[in-house]
Amino acid sequence: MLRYWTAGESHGQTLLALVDGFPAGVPIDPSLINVELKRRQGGYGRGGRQRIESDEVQIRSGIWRGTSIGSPVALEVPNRDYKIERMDDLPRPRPGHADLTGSLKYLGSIRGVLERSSARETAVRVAAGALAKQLLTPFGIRTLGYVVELGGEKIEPVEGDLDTLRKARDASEIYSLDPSRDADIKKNIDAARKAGDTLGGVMEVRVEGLPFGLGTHAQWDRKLDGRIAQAVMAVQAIKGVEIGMGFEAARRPGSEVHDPIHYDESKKDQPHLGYTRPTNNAGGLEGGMTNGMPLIVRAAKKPISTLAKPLASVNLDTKEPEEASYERSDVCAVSAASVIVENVVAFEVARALVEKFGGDSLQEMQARYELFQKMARER
Ligand code: EPS
Repeated sequence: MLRYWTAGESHGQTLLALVDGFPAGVPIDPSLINVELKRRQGGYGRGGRQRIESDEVQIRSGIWRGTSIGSPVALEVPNRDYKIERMDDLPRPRPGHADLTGSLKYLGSIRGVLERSSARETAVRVAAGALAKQLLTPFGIRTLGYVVELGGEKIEPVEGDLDTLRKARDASEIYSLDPSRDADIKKNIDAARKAGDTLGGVMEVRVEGLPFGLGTHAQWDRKLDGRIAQAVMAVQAIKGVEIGMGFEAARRPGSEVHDPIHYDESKKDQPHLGYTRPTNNAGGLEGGMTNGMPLIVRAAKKPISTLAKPLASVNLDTKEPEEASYERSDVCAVSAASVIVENVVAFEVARALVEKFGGDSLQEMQARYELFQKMARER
């Protein structure tokens, strides 16, 4: 089974991800992980911390001469702003953060809770996802994450091939597919900063080149939609996940929701085996399994809960009403979240790929992939 854990605090010495069950024989290029780490640090609205950090992965195990060897892969991203031992506790919990509940649950400091609950930890989730992407590449599976709404402003995603969409996204300072909207959105972020406020948004992830049958209908905890929702909801500040048409499907009759099935013999060598759909409202998943169409996942991120103009709170020592504590933070991290969500989705897809095609080595997985495509074509 492909899985990972992380460790590390926001201002601790380092961040770690331990990826277990990664197949042997996968060429690994650390610079591809670093590209993702750099993008995660960017996006308009980030705070001072990103001028201190310059995230780069150090691969500590599991790779020999540029190729995975089937043993656990330890990924490390050191914190330049390592100062946790010198930091005071926070007396007044911030509404929306883990501060209040965490300090009561663990009978400890707010500092001890916020340092781990901080979204800084997502640096190594991105590293794990960017490693997993290197297993997807030999199967022609590609991912793209972008912002579709920020501070209430919708930026409709456009259709197009993934390379064109990627170019558009990489030209946008807020990582949307329409860079012409950047100026207005940036104005909104500036206004929020001025008002001591923060902004949230919605991001979408598209995964192309998927074969049939990743995930399963047969058991609830192996359904791929469920696993993706869990991985995405577990990203800091994510409050909602949609697949394909999502909540809108609940409002329409079935005839407007379900995607008709066509067959085109001339396309039978493609990953979808020639079964095409004129629409993709299901977002690439039916019965908890991939159906050969692109996977479409959307996530809603709430605004950052550290407000420069703080909300009402209580001093935990005196129990007196006081404003919540404030520490340096970001005004908007929606762009960063689009990178994070893309990478956690990539990891879940890789996990399902390993399950379907056996996970000891890339060579064996590829042979089994080809055999499955042939058998499914002939079914
Ligand atoms: C965060 C607070 C800020 C953010 C941080 C998440 O950090 P600091 O307190 O050091 O200014 O910048 O995110 C990151 C450091 C990061 O790399 O994404 C929080 O409280 O969640």
